[in-house]
Amino acid sequence: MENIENYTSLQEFTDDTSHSGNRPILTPQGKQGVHKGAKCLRGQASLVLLVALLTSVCANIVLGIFLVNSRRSSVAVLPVKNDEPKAEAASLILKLTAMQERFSRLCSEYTTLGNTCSKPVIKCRPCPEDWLHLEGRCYFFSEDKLDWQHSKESCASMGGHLTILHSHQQHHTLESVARNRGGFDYHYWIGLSDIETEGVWKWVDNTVVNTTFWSEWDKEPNNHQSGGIHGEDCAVLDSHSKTWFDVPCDFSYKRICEMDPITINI
Ligand SMILES: [Ca+2]
Ligand SMILES: [Ca+2]
Repeated sequence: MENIENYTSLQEFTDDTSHSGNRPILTPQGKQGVHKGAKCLRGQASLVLLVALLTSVCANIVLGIFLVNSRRSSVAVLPVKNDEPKAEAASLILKLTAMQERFSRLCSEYTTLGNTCSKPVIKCRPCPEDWLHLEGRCYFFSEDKLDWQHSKESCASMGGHLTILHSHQQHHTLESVARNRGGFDYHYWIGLSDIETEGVWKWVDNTVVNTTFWSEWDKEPNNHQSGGIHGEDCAVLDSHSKTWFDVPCDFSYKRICEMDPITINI
């Protein structure tokens, strides 16, 4: 009955538009009709307020997105203020190129002079003594074992760096040499770690790794905790399985160092 009364009141208030328009709120039903009409008005007002509120919220969200995008755009177009590192790097590359050309000329003169000697002289090489010239690069395979950080420093002290493996051919060549030279110690440090950010593997020249040779069989890299709470943040080349493993950086392994060859024009 309540529902029928409400419906009747609503009809009376909205449907009858004859002569005097909507039926007056004061109907023969008396105060009850007035009360229901007011209730209906309140409902409509609430609906309007709700719509207005939703519109306001939507407008705020759109404005927020616009402001964030504007901020990003303005940040993106900010000029780079400090070009000093780039300029310094360019200067160092120029110096290195000049030194290499100078070395190449000295080698040429030395070889010419050596031809007049009665005894054989040491030949000029593109790589230092005890380093191998492979695939257009110089590599040093150590006999001693160090942790990863000291291996990195050792390579740097010789003018090189822990090796960076960018190609399959390079990887194939090095694992083959490492397997032949390594004997029972066939693991070698390479210049790859996720020391800075767990799971983000970077080479020692700060480039991100693109071609990987992780051991899929062992689900590497697995950052296993057995070696300590720090997990495994340094990569070693297993020259027998021809794959990489992540291991604790304080383990001791042999290392492969790498450097640019010197171009010799003889
Ligand atoms: Ca790790
Ligand atoms: Ca591992």
